[in-house]
Amino acid sequence: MLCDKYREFGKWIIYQIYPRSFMDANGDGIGDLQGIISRLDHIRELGCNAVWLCPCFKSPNEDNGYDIADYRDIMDEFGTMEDMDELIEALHSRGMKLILDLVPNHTSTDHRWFRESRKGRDNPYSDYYYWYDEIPNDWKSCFGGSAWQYDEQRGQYYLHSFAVGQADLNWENPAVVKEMQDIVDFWAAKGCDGFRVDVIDCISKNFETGENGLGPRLHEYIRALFGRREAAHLFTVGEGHTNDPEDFVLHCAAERGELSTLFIFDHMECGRKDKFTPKADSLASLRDYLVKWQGISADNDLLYSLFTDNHDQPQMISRIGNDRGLRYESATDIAMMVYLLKGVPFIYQGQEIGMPASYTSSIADFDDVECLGVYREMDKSLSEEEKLEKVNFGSRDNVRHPMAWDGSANNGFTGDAVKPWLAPHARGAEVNLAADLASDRSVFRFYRDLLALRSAEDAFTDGDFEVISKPEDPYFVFTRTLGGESWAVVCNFEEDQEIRLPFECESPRLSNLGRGEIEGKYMPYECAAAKLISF
Ligand code: TEU
Ligand code: CA
Repeated sequence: MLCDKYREFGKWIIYQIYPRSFMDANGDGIGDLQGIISRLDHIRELGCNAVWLCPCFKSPNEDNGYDIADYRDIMDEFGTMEDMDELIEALHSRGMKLILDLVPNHTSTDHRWFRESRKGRDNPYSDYYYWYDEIPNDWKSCFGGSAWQYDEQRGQYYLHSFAVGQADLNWENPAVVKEMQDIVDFWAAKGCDGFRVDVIDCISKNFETGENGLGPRLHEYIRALFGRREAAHLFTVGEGHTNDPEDFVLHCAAERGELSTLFIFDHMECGRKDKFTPKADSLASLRDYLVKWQGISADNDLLYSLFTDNHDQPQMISRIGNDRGLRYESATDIAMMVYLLKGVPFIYQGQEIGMPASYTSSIADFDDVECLGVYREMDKSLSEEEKLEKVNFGSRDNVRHPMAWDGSANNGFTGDAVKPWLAPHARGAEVNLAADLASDRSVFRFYRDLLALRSAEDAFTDGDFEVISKPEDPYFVFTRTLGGESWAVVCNFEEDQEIRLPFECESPRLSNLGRGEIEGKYMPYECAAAKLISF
């Protein structure tokens, strides 16, 4: 049974915003906080009651905000602290929560701490980072190349697990722990209701075993951040790098005073580490991972994070759905598979209108530091066409094109005469909010009705999950049961299918193709939810 705090968090429905690409209010082609404020009613109408903002702190934007130069001030391009105060007020006045993106593993090399640290070995910031006379191991950066960079000014190498401009903080130094505690408290005092914690597993390194993460002091550090009375009320979701159920328990068991939940990437990686290698995942594989983690969460009283998309991963609809002829059907089918499960839902901007993968025809038009790094290191034997296929599949640019609000030149993200920081989505003229709402098959309206059903029926937040379909069935049927009430959810996969159930139901409360009965022949990607009459 989930503890009361986690049951409360299980009622949050969190909308993830990539601020740079959400809405540009001042016409410079870059999304900003005032733009977000202008679109809050869209998020509220969707049925989300919380917002996760990707980093919006001072940054030189080598990694679009994940390279932070001042954790207590707002990135110039996004606005001012007054704008942030206005956004917090605007969220809270709508009964919505704010989750900020905390990046404790590294800072920008523009950060004051790093600028001081590189001056030498005898200043208070000297040991805020990892400095070595010689490269101590063969660690690689996630963005290509060595994880060690020589700094002329200091005359030593420093560690950067990501971009060269993202220097890893040395958490062995108690002063670093205190700095991060103060940053959490600073934003909590300003009204922040929780944190998404970037690469949390990396903050403890294991130089002996060669693991750049999941080190021996990891849980001590996480408890130092969130196990304190000042932080006990906060919602915290860690970006994990583990698919080990034991780690999920160690990070998130309520009595441990660490994190509320983790992003588990099992269903996103599907057993592979290289996300740039196109792989035909499937609705069946998504179902199997979801069933696995529903069981693990229930067995250990853990709050599971329900997500399929974010700012780093290819759109799920383009990975396992049919984003051309059956885009509405597959977007809504995947949504019903995921968001009526037990856990805390996360929806990434654009998912609510079934935004598919974009396409960029030249490497010169990609922006993302990871993508460009991976492209540079690609096997030289690959043709330009093969390389472009890989970067178009895995590049994070693909999910960072400006949000498509309407069919105008820049899709309503910014003025038509403005050049947005990244080109409009290749299918933005066809797939945008205005076109979706004008259609009699609106992904937005389905998401809205789905989230309303989830919020209205306690069985979907607090109820027990039971899988009804068999692993070999080419569809997914599960129930959610609370007290004397049970709901059936039926999600067909790619083929027409006759589906029978071992219990009787009312007519569907929600379905994506308007079916009148819960049993019978299902079209590809057809889905429905209905209350059981007897069970
Ligand atoms: O990503 C962590 C991470 O491991 C990345 O390598 C991510 O998994 C990869 O981009 C997927 O292809 C977090 C943030 O989500 C990401 O946007 C940042 O670039 C990264 O940390 C560094 O802060
Ligand atoms: Ca702007």
